[in-house]
Amino acid sequence: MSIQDISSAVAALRRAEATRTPRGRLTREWEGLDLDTAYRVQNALVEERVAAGETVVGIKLGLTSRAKQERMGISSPLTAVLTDAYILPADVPVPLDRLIQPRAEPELVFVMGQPLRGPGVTAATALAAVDRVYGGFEIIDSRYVDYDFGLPDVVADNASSAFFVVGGVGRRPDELDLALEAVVLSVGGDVVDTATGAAVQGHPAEALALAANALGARGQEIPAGAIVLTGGLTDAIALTPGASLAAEFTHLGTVHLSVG
Ligand code: 0L1
Ligand code: MG
Repeated sequence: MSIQDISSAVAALRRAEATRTPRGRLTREWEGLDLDTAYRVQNALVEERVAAGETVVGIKLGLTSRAKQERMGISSPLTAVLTDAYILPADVPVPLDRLIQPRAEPELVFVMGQPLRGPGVTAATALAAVDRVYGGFEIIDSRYVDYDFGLPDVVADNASSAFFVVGGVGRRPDELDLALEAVVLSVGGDVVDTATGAAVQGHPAEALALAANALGARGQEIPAGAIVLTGGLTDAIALTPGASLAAEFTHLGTVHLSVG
């Protein structure tokens, strides 16, 4: 069936997720799927999830680091929406049997103390609105075959969202230099990648300001209490059965991830 409108795009993406059957790019079937329309698909998809009982808990940025942009071949950051169904408690293994082709990436995570609404949000005003910063992992799971997508495709797919884990050590953002906050990513005890917060748009607060301004242009705000994932610091790691990952942050503790 060819996809030509928002509701059939939402249905196709929900079906791919529910049946764990990845599909081809929506943009190959629907030439009119531009970026604005893709965000309308994303909103409609989230509205369906909320109607089914989920609660919006925050937002995420994607493709904010060069590592992620180069790997995915897309140079523009994007935003997506987090619901409570994406929360994976720290001690729960990643449920591989519910996913298609999961990958994990370490992230810096904000919890907002004040609401933020663009336009005109700077990194400084953005950071002043943050209550706490944490280390975390995001588990992504594209609904497109082999993560083969363009920007409107991945925006429509709520930026490959599947699960996220927030670490147990929260700090006030003025207690540390987030550009210099480092993460060492290991799999099975072997270090596979490293990065600092500067990987994310020069400073994670720049990513937060970018999100506030992009959402503001679409008439939305980041509310107080929202969780904000600022984007993968490193390239994402494919998850395999029994794998154990660790993201060791300089001041934000170590976040562990085991795979079921
Ligand atoms: O944090 C990120 O950069 C997530 C990007 C989501 C798109 C993807 O890599 O599948
Ligand atoms: Mg991410």
